[in-house]
Amino acid sequence: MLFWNKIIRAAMVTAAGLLVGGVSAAMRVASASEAVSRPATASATQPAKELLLDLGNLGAKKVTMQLVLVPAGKFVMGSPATETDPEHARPKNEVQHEVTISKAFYMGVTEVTQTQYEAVMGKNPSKFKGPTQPVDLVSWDEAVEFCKRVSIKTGKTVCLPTEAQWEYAARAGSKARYSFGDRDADLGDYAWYIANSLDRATGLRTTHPVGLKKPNAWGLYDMQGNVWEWCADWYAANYGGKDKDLDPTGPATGSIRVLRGGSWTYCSFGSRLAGRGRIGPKGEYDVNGGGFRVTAVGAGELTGPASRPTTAASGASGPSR
Ligand SMILES: [Ca+2]
Repeated sequence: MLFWNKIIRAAMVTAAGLLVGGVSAAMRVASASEAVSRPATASATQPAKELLLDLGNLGAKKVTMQLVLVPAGKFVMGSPATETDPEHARPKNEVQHEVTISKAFYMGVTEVTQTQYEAVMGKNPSKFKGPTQPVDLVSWDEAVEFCKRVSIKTGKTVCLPTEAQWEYAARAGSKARYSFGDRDADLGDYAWYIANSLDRATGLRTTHPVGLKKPNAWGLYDMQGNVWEWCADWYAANYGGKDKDLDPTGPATGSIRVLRGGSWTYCSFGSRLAGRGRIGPKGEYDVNGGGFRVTAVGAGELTGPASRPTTAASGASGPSR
């Protein structure tokens, strides 16, 4: 908790770190300059657009997890210098750089729910209990263990997304501050964040069931808000650069892991697509709750170019699941 709060305080003071904003602010973004590029040709071996993982049973209930295909492509990661708001300067760790995601991959349509987590791990650590709410208070180590167990169970390679995969998928072609554009006023249609996460019954802010808000253009829900989502990478203040922009995986070593997307208790500025959270992998926090979603590939499934549309413009609400 001390570590977590220290990071938050530092971020609020410098307005440069991630976890922007704590409870008060509202950050904003402008636009990047690169859209997703579509593979030039199609192949006869189109991968399935969706993947359903069988997670086994929880009691008598069969539990599955839905993933959607994210196409290969290029995008501009990070935020432009104009991405500020009256209360926040642009974090210095969001320098824009073009990144190539060379291979399509599947990504969880939602954050991992408490039902899904318990079916695999046999426990539910969440502070905010609810079977369809995202699991929270999960450490990075526990999230990775979940992925390992699901990999064994399903025969797929299930992992946390890299930080680049996360932002690429979250943008879904958007060059703006959010997946839907730049307007803070629209964030509540897509995300649970501090302005709308209040539970009227308890009078407290909380996470909410996954998938209730609008998805991004590639069919991914709650990429912004609800719970922060662990990424695979060690945190690096300076990412990108020569030889680092092709399927980047972050530093080889480190002491702090990356989370993305903001949460139920963060402001709009903290919910921006480029915003970068970071905490220790053992769960050195207690107030904001680490959640996650998974990526997956399976033998022979992604040998051809992706078939999913890749030309979504910012502002599009995207296809249904
Ligand atoms: Ca989220």
